[in-house]
Amino acid sequence: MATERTYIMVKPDGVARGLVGEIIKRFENKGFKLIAIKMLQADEQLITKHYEEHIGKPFFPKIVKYILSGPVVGMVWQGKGVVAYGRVMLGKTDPLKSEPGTIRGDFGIDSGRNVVHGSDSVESAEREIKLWFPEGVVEYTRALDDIIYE
Ligand code: IDP
Repeated sequence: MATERTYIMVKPDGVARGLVGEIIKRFENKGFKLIAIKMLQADEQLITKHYEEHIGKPFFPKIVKYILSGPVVGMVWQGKGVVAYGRVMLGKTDPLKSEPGTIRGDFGIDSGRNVVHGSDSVESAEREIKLWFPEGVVEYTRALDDIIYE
């Protein structure tokens, strides 16, 4: 079964611009299954853990300030290949290097305002899901899966 999961987060600029529904729509239309969603105001400890691989890099203080600038919407999406394909749907880190048709390609300009986050590997997805959803996700059967999957 399609048990792979990824952590997708609409960043504060995406929330402020009213892009939450647009981003959800793209993942739903593709056929991925939403198994957790919440809006929250992150704190510095959470965002530092989330971006721990970037601690010490020149842009690190800027990302922390960016993510703390307003509420985010965190989601867990499930499906076959959802981690890698989620990254395709997001586009590149730099929106100006992202293809039209991707979220960052369609809605962003600067890397420091790139609208959305998506896990870059199955391992980081599992780490990020635990971090952002310590309460767990919702397990449910979706009849649609019998139509979407071969
Ligand atoms: P990703 O989000 O595409 O996986 P990462 O390299 O993990 O990219 O960087 C995390 C976030 O930090 C990016 O999404 C972006 O918002 C920000 N960022 C990365 N590189 C730069 C930069 O060179 N300038 C400004 N912000 C950056």
